[in-house]
Amino acid sequence: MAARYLIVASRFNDLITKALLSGAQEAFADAGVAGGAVDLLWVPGAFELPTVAAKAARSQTYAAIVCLGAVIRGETPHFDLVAGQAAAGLQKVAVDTGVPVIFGVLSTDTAEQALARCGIKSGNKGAEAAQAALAMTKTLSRLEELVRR
Ligand code: INI
Repeated sequence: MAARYLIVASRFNDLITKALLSGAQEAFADAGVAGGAVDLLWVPGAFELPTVAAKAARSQTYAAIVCLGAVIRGETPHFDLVAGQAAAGLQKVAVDTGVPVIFGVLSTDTAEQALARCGIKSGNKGAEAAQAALAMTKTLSRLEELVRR
């Protein structure tokens, strides 16, 4: 059966996260992954990403989970908490479950810096996150072959 992927996107700063999402969806399509194999869920903010990623990872449904968000320092005194907990939570899910959880969360000082990383000026971290999901899927299947030898 073809691999399925999940994108979890945050609504907070959605001008940015929608651009990350388009980048991720285009990168999957460019790699030949059918649109029907890429599911999408929304959460309120980056802080909620680990909760959904954890449940999805434990379901063993997805080859990888791509988490997209944008945390902007200028807009929050608890920048470090939101960005730090999102990063730590997602890393924990990945390590605990063995399912690749890709960290596509921008953490920048300004909205301009975030816009520059989501394809509006150059490069798109959402596309890079999808490519990381595909790379990890390949690496883990190779690892399975190696350990079965
Ligand atoms: N969530 C973000 O994704 N980005 C932010 O910049 C942000 N700011 O600025 O606070 C943010 N806060 C919301 C947070 O992720 C949770 O949704 C909220 O605290 C409810 O748990």
